Amino acid sequence: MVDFNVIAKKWQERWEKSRIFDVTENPKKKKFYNCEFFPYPSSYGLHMGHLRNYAIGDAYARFKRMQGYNVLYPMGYDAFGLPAENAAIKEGIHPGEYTKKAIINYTKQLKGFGLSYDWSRTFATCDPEYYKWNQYFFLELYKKGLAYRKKAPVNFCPKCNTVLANEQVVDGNCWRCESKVEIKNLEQWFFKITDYADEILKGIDELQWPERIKMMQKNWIGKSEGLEVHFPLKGSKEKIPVFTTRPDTLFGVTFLVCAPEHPKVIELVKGTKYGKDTNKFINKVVLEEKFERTAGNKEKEGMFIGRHAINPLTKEEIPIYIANFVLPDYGTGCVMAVPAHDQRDFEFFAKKYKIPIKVVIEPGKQKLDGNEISRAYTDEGRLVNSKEFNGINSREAIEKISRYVEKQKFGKRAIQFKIRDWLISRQRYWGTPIPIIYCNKCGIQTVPEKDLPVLLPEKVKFTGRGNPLFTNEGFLKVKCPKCKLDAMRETDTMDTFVDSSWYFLRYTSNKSKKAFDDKAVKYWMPVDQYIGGAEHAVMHLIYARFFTKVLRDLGYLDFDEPFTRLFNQGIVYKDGNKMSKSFGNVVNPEELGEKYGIDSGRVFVLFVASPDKDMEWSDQGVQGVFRLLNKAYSLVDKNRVNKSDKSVVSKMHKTIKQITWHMEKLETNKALINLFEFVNYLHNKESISKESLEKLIALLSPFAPHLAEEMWEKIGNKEFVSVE
Ligand code: ANZ
Ligand code: ZN
Repeated sequence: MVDFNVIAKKWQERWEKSRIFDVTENPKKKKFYNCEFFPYPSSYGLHMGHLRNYAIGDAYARFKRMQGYNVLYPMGYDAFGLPAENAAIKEGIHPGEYTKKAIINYTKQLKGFGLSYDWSRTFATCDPEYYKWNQYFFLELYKKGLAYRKKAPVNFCPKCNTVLANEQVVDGNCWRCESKVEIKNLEQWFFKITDYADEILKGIDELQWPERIKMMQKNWIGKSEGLEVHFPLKGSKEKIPVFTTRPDTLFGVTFLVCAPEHPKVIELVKGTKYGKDTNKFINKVVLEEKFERTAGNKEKEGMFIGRHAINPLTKEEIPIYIANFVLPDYGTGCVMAVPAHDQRDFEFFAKKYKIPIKVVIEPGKQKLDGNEISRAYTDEGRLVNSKEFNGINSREAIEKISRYVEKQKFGKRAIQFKIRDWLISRQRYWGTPIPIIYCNKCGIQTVPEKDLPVLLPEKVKFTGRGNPLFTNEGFLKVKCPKCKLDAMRETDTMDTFVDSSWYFLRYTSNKSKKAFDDKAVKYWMPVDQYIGGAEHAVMHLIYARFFTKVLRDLGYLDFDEPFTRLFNQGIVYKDGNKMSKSFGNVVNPEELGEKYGIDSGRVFVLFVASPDKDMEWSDQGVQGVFRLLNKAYSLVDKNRVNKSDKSVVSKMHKTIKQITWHMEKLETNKALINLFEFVNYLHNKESISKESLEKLIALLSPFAPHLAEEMWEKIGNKEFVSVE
């Protein structure tokens, strides 16, 4: 028998002392950059659900190392963020203190898992040496017009005098004081990700990523090709542009609908008897959640605003409405309504308003009567009531009518994206200060590069009301860099997704006096294998791709994509729920380690299911693995022969081939089946050769690294099997 717990400590200490996992750029060796999403260090620490993620990454890093690659496998901390600040408000502990403690604990736990990180490259995003570069890059983007300020709606609690994150709004109320949350238009900072929407979309097809994630990114970007049609406003020279993907329905347009908060609306009703009701309606709609507004089951509400437009194709006069289901920030913010062929328009019409339903597309030979239909006809068909386009198939008509509209100068083809510019400012303390100064005389001024970083002041008050940065005068008051008179600092801090948009570059050279060292980035990047949960499918993975492309265009990088391959691990469940502190079903790694050794935990999570699938935790399962590992260990005591016979050699090579094949696809479960099969095979032999035993230990090492080292030493080897 071997004490798993004792050997885990022994080998972790030896690895740490010998620093075998530290790497440097070596042009003679092929590099492999293996990286997991870095964690947010929470005070709860890590449980066995987290271990799964790291066990997969570590097994893969060790596998690649054994194949002869120069493997960069780093770890760091996504250390800014809301939980630390909330702890400050609730428990009075400073966010810096909270984070420091959590990081110490995380590091201890990660080392306890036996993960083969190059710890010399670690850092936390709350280190000034790191966030200085967030500020530097912000200024670079600002110079290029890629960072800008504009008014945007935010959740605001009037009682706490505070902007709230979406997750701090509970049923429309403030999480803290339960007052009704208001929507306020405040000046906010944005990154112009829309400039890169097309490139980000086009690049998706080249990525070796799970199809599901690629699809989600495409939907998030939401490119749609259509036509912008200009409807003349009656009694004016102005035109109202609308965006449509269905030009084939243009002859069936019987009204226009604008988003209530469209700036034009106020102008249109000015001085008319519709003004008052319109204002009331706008104020009501603005508070509704955007996603809900367009949801199919949401009641469609709106009102006539007293004005008319002309359908440029039919010259008919049509009324203009405002309604909740039209969004202000998509397309032109106004739509042409076709109740006969669009279900939303049909519902809006059918419920309350008496506007003609004009059928312009009919299925096959069947006739449709606008007064009879019970829902919109949204399929393809043959055009009717559409003058010279009658009889044409609707799909063909899209092209023909678009061409006609362009020729007549009634409008032009247009491309729309759903993706919006990235709102990066947060009215929060625990983040990177935005390096901007406001001067009464000179306006917006950037902090000069030599004054970076703008340090987060330590002395602030956490009351839960207002941005804590307002409570530090020394931070707020600053001289204008231009006129040297009194000015004020920006108090917004950056979204923590900015921090995680380039941290993988910093790992290549975390001691650089610059953001990163060019030579190191050239050698290590891009990340060959990126590993993490599917919950980051859009935000983080889109922002990081955007940042990479921006840094490329600014001349800092010479590649287009940061992550060549992406792997999403499944979730660990226990007793029917996702393993998590909030469900009270976590398995503590230290306790498990005491009982069965951390190697048993590692092998269990890699063995019980395909790493990309969800799995159920089972104590018996771990016990079973514990027995298997003991069986493997007992092989070191077996009788030795000098040379294996041919069949053993053949079995050995076959096993190596199978395991390699599975590991390339990160199918650790299948690799382990082959491995334990080989253990059994050797177990049933009278005696075994040193060679087959050594190969077995090497194959075991990525999964149960401590046990493998112990066996390796036991049969007389001096070096580490981890780097064999
Ligand atoms: C007329 C029409 C007829 C439409 C029909 C659809 C079907 P995607 O594909 O998502 O881009 N639309 C345009 N701007 C909008 C806005 N700001 N808020 C809500 N809806 C808006 O959708 C494009 C379609 O969504 C457009 O085509 C427009 O309605 C609507 F039988 O125009 B359609
Ligand atoms: Zn000034």
